[in-house]
Amino acid sequence: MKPENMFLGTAAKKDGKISIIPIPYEGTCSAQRGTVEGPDAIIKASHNLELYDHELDKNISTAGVRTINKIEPEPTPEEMIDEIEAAVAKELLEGRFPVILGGCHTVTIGAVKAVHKRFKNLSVLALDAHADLKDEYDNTKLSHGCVMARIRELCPAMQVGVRSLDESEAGIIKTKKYPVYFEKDILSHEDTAISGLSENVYITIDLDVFDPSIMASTGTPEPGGLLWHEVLGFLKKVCEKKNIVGFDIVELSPNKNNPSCDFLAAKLTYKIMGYCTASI
Ligand SMILES: [Mn+2]
Repeated sequence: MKPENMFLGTAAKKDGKISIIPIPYEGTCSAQRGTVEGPDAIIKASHNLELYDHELDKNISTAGVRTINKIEPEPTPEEMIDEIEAAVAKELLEGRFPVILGGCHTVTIGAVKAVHKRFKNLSVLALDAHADLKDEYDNTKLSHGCVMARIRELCPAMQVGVRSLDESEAGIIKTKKYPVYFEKDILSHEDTAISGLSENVYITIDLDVFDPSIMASTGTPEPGGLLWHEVLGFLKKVCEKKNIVGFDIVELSPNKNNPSCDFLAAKLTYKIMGYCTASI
């Protein structure tokens, strides 16, 4: 693979312990197309990252970051999810730490299936503006609007940053007492939220959890989101206290006129790798 197609470009390593898995899939995205371009945009933006991180006072890339071939779209979401599960399972089996770049949020279902089979005592931490708890959406149970409903069938999950949901989803959260921290609540409840997670944690970040003032390149932006330091501060604490087994960054829908969002997504990916390095 050419350096231009790899996360961190020439700083990527063939035998890295961290595996970037690009998944340009948007088969179930309803509102706006464009997430198919997400992984390439993040990879391209990553070539501009400084490898040294001043907060952590280290060069995060020395942990070893490699990029595997992108997972090409399959005709149905079911086949796509199977394909993703197999790819993530392969990386886990080979002792690598999976980092998935989406693509639409549906890709998370395949990744969680793989980590769930590999790790006991797993929970999923989801940062997302949307509840994604619909049982079915756009005539499929695998829509990005159903992601958390499907994940909760596999393992416990905690949702953070939610600020957009319908009455049925609000009802489900109340009756099932799901741990959901709305965007206005999370900052004053970080420690309670973290203590509610199990030992092993998979993190999924739908970029629309951020405020559209700093992250406008998503299919369904929602005002009132979290800011850069709020998200990073929370994630740093999570990574210090829990064993992170993998993560994904999804729903980037790049806008060529505003590449700053691509840079945010690339830096976020790199920062979380840095926070996780202790458990890798
Ligand atoms: Mn969302």
